Amino acid sequence: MTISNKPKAISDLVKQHTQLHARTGPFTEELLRQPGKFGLGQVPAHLTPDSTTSSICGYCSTGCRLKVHLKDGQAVNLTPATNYPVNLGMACPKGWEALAVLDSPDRATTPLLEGRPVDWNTALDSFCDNFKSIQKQHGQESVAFISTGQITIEDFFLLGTFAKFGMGIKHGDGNTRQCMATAVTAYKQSFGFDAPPYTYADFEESDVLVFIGANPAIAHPIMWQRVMRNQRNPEIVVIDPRRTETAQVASRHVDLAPKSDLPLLYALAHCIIRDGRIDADSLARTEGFSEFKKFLKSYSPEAVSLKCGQTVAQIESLARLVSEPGKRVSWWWTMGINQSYEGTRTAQAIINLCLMTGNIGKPGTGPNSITGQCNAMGTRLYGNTSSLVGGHLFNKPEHREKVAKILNIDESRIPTEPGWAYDQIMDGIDRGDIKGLWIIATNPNHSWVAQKNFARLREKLDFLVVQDMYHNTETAKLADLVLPAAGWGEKDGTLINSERRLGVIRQVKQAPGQALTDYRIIQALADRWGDCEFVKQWPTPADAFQTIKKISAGQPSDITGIRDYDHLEQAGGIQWPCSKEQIADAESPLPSERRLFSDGNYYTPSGKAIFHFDHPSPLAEPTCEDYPFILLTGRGTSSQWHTQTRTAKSAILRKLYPQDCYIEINPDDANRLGIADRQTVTISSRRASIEALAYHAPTVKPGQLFIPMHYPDANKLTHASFDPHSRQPSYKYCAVQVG
Ligand SMILES: Nc1nc2c(c(=O)[nH]1)N[C@H]1C(S)=C(S)[C@@H](COP(=O)(O)OP(=O)(O)OC[C@H]3O[C@@H](n4cnc5c(=O)[nH]c(N)nc54)[C@H](O)[C@@H]3O)O[C@H]1N2
Ligand SMILES: Nc1nc2c(c(=O)[nH]1)N[C@H]1C(S)=C(S)[C@@H](COP(=O)(O)OP(=O)(O)OC[C@H]3O[C@@H](n4cnc5c(=O)[nH]c(N)nc54)[C@H](O)[C@@H]3O)O[C@H]1N2
Ligand code: SF4
Ligand SMILES: [Mo]
Repeated sequence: MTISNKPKAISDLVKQHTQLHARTGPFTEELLRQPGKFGLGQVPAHLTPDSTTSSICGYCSTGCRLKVHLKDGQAVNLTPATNYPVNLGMACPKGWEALAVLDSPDRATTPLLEGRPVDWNTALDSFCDNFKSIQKQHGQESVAFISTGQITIEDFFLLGTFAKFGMGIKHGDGNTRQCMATAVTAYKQSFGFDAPPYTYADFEESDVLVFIGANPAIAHPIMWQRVMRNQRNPEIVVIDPRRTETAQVASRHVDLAPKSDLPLLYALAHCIIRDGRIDADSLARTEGFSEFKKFLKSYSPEAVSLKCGQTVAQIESLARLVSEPGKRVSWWWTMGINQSYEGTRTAQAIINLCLMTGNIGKPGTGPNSITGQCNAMGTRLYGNTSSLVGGHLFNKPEHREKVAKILNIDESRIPTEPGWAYDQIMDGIDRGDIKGLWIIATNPNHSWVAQKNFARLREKLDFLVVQDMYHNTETAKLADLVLPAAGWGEKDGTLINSERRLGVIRQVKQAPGQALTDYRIIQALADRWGDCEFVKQWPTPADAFQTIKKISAGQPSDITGIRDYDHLEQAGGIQWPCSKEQIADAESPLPSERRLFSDGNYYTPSGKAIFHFDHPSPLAEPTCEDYPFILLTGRGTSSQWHTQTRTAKSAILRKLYPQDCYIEINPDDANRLGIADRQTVTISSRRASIEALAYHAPTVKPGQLFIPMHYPDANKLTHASFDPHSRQPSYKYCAVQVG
């Protein structure tokens, strides 16, 4: 239906809703076989034609709630919700423009097979025939999937159960490997579970906030607004090689040498121990401190000063600031830490500092990893990639038994170990072990590190399926089969934000043409694949949510106390854990902001947190005479999202960022090399050469360059080195030359 200005009779709309609602009911094959009779429903039946509902934003992990205003039953405008504990009436440009990007001629409106529009029946047959024949010829493990942090928990749940237990896929991973894998691994090893401990109120309740490898003024603007509401006159420290937008308004900018975080953090720990600024109560809840203390002996400020590019006095002063007795200190990290060849140990060095100084489990404290995508935490818990659905372990028999029982499947369908990580899947393609690949809601031909040229790898695949909102992403253009997906605003489900809060997204618009929700696509695929009767247990996302709750029982991320979507909406979102017992025991409703570990109990077998540490490793690609510049990458503006398939569709957002690929270079370097401001230059790494405009930027230090990741050329240059524990790529350091 198109948006019409003419008011419609209510009876017509009700009739239309009823008809369309029938199309959103359980998936049946007959529906699929009736041309024009399938697709998404119209607006949910509970909405009146001209009304307001709400939905969580589908971009970043802040998880702002947006009010959606409808006319004639279609969403026409968005405003930020004022009564939601996350965004308190604020939104950033991407959120405001979230509807605009849905109406684009680039939307995939029919399945495409070898570039030609086909009907769904042909598409489903092609998916099943091709992947089955690859599995028959090359073995069950020769088909893999790569998913995302940008679909709903219910989508993940269905995708993971169908792909792993239905299709028998062993190797599946997500774009979250590029993003959160380091934080996940660090928390799992240190706390016994992937458990970011904080709540957003901590932004406002800290005396000292340390942002390390994070640029929230650009990447999490509404979290940054929460910092600006802090009434405690806080010290704000930014540890970043660049003088970022965040660093410019901080009280202290630590412009450390790129990738010297680990020695710097160890030096801080060294000083804190030397000065006796340890919190004994907190330490009593830990293991491994005496070994850590011994290990730190060689990390005096004098020893690390040169490497970090910080004076001894600067390091000493920072150590005092982050261990001030009686002060609440919180640490916030993002990709400057996670995307490193030694990211896990660096994240754990932050965790160690908080454990030593008692900055955990109390207001305004915490070793806090800020998540990236809207549902990165949902994929971590329910994506069925590195952990078994619900944060369980593939290699734990009792976990497999529990999950199999709840899903009503034979336990033998559950693999006994996790599959390969993203880079291992890419290597598998290169070797010829992986012949079929299914990509859902990610764009690796732009975003994946220059490990292998994705376009070249594609030649080695017998069949590539891309399931996306748009038919012409860099990756969809290479696909044999494109499955047209509905996007945010065109489907129902739940997301988990950075502070562990579950929130609901609502369908407020009809997807274009024959695009279907990811949920419906997976149902249809399972139906056609065969021997996947179990998928029929969850006709709608709301049904899947009830099973997801059951799976969460007894886990640290227990959500058995959440009734349903309405409960989540009425409560203003709910943070995990929220068990049945917590709901039943609570004399008053659960507070809307909760943090973990206030009782000093961790999720490790001993109940204690564990100190992890290792000496820093050598740089994977140091600069040299031929490649004398360090290339940093990251987010450019708050109006650009990743590979730009969505944000580039909004005329308003397009006005808010440079259209052409650019690099930032220190004016001294530029003048020395005779490079004028906005001159086109060539930047070369050992992998490739690209052209970009050079912006003179004093915010970048001499010897360094910064390139935003939003332009497809950025990842032609990057270097494929990986953290050995998390297998996250080190996007933020490689050697280049400019001329
Ligand atoms: N050099 C460099 N590279 C980086 C980074 C960096 O800092 N530097 N950062 C890395 C990080 S942290 C991340 S998270 C990745 C992001 O990398 P990608 O995941 O590749 O980036 P997106 O552009 O978000 O791609 C999401 C895709 O999903 C589609 N989509 C959106 N919603 C839906 C939906 O509901 N269903 C379906 N089926 N499709 C949908 C979009 O159209 C888009 O094509 O990039 C990584 N790459
Ligand atoms: N507007 C916008 N917002 C986004 C996104 C987007 O694409 N656009 N993406 C979302 C996603 S998925 C993610 S993961 C987050 C990412 O959010 P952030 O991690 O905050 O963003 P980045 O710019 O990738 O990296 C942060 C900083 O790390 C610094 N850095 C580089 N190397 C080092 C180092 O060795 N040490 C230290 N300490 N710092 C270093 C960079 O200079 C950069 O300023 O943003 C989310 N929000
Ligand atoms: S800050 Fe993030 S969640 Fe909030 S409106 Fe912007 S993109 Fe959406
Ligand atoms: Mo990310």
